This record gives sequence, structure tokens and C-alpha cells, in this order.
Amino acid sequence: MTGYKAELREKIAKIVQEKVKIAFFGQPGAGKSSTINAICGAEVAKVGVTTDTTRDVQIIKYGEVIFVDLPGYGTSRFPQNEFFTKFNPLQYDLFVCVFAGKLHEADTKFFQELNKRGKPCIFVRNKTDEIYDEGKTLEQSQESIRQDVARQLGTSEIVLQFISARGDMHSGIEALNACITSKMGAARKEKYIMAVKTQTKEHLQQKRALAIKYVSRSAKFAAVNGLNPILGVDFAIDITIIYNMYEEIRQIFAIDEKNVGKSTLTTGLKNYLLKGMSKEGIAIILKSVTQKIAARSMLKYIPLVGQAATVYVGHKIVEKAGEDYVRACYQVAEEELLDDLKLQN
Ligand SMILES: Nc1nc2c(ncn2[C@@H]2O[C@H](COP(=O)(O)OP(=O)(O)OP(=O)(O)O)[C@@H](O)[C@H]2O)c(=O)[nH]1
Ligand SMILES: [Mg+2]
Repeated sequence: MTGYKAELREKIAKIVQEKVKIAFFGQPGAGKSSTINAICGAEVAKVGVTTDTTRDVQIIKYGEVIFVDLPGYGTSRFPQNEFFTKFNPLQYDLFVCVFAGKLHEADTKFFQELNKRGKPCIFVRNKTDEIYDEGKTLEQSQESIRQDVARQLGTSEIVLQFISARGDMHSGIEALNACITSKMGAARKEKYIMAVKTQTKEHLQQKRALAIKYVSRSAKFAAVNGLNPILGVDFAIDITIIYNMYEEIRQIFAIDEKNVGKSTLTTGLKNYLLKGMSKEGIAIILKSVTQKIAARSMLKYIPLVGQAATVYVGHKIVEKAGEDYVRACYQVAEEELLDDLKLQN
């Protein structure tokens, strides 16, 4: 393998391997699990009516993000010092402290431990829907909470976001996403944006741009690995690359059989999206993409032109197959988002 190829392979492997790791801590019942669910837009973490629901560390893989749902901190089940001896806090990119009511002393201690180790931590005041102080506006109540937190932590340089995470009546999640990504480097930020539930039209557009970027990366990967459905060197590998790419695209836009079925897309587009869910279906899609590309290029001369053209064509096919799929998935996601936003207003 040439130096360039090896380098590219290594670079891609590194991007793929590194997941974003976010750990949630806070008092039992504060709403850590609910917050993770609100961010993901799915019931990925167990929520309880009684406290101490999350008794063990729950690890939730969601796209390229790993949410670590720690049990209520400072309880008998999870003594204060255990975390720093049992787990390596350095492996996490970010910590999120969730509290309801007042910040607990145990939260402050945990924060100080993180601070000592140079780990970023943001604060989430959950259950904003329950904030009510006689004679005060919500803004005034929030300001007192903010001051109280700053006093306890001994610094006003904190990121604090107010949210409600219960059931379907979420608020502040979009702003929370912004707080979380503000603490990350560019690559991790992209992964986070792609994984979490779409909150706004701008978010959906960001996802589309990132999905196209991902497709272009897959196309390069395919090319350096010698993919070429036309020459049929190894059709099984070709299909697998596209299969994985389609799966990733669907994950970014949260596409499944259910929302494809519900959408107002044409039957042709719906079938196309569904075909992309199986290797047999992808074989059919690929044939048509290949024919389209072949029709407008000098593909028929490939055996004569040789290796460089082979790489070029492999690249083009994957790119086109990916971009088409992104467009169709985007349409379904857009319809769903507009419905969501209508419901909220
Ligand atoms: N009113 C209100 N209740 C909430 C909100 N978020 C969560 N809850 C409720 O608070 C309770 C505890 O939520 P969980 O998400 O299980 O809390 P947790 O921090 O994961 O709890 P442990 O796993 O026991 O540490 C549940 O009954 C939730 O429905 C909110 O924003 N407002
Ligand atoms: Mg929990």
C-alpha cells in the first residue's frame, strides 16, 4: 500500500474509532436518565418514579456518542469516592451534573474532583416546570438558583442550563445541546450533532451537511479499498460498505420502516429507502446507480484505462449512492420535524 493510502486509512480509522463520551452524575431522582432520553429523543435510559433507579452504571451507545448514566452519586449504592477509584474520569470528554431543587453538597464535591483533574463539567437544573416562588418571576427564581450554584461552587464561571426533561414536555434541550457542544472540539461536536435528536430546522440542515461529508469519507474509503461494483472484483465487500453507510445515514436522520411508511413520499422513494435496508435491496440500487454513472462517463473503457480509473469510478459510485440516500432520508426527517414543531406550538 502506498504511503498516501496508508495514511488516509489510518486517519479514517481514527475518526471512526473515537466516540464522544459524556458522563451524567447527580442526586437520585434529579433526572439524569430523563435528560439523556430527552437528548436522544428515545427511551434509551431507564427512568423511575422511586429514587435510586439507576443502580449500576448504564452505558448507552447512541450513534457515535456514549452516554454514561451514573447511579445517584453520594448514596449508599454509589459512595462518593468510588467513582474516582473505580472509573477513570479522564476517559470522558465531558461531565454533566443534573440537579433539581438545590445543588447538593455531593455535587459540589464531585465537581471539585473533576476540576482538580482538569475535566470540563456543565450544570443542568432540571424540573424547571416545577419552579415556583411566591412573588417572583421565573427569571428571578432562575437568577437566585444561578447565584446559589455560583456561591456553592465558589466560582461564577460555570455553564448552567435550565431544562425540563419529563415525558414529551421538554424545554431547554436545544440550548443544552449548544452548552454540551461548546465544550467539545470540532470532530466531537460533529459526532454529537449527528447522533442526537433533531431539535430545529437548522439542526437538520447541519445533519445533512455532515451526512454528505460522511458519504464523501466513505467514498474515499471505498476507493482506497478498491471497491468497484462494475468490475465486480468483490461484490460482497462493495455491498457491505454501502450497507454500513446507509445504516449510518438512517441513524443520523432517525429513519426506520415506521416513519418511512408514515411519510408522504412517493411510493418509489419509499421503496428506495426500504431497499437500502437490506443487502439484496442495495444490490438492486447499485445496479441502477452504476448504469446512470456509466451512461454519462467513459466507464465502458475502464478495462483499458486501468487502475486509476477504477479507483475514480468506485469513488463516484459510492458518493452518488450515498448522496441520493441522504436526500431521501432528509425528506422523511424534515416531515417528521415539522410535525414535531407543530405539536409543540
Ligand atoms: N416535573 C418533572 N419531573 C421530572 C422531570 N424530569 C424527570 N422527572 C421525573 O423525576 C423522576 C426521576 O427521573 P430519573 O430520570 O429516573 O432520575 P435519575 O436522576 O436518573 O434517578 P436515579 O437513576 O435514581 O439516580 C421520574 O419520575 C421523572 O419522571 C422534569 O423535568 N419535570
Ligand atoms: Mg437514572
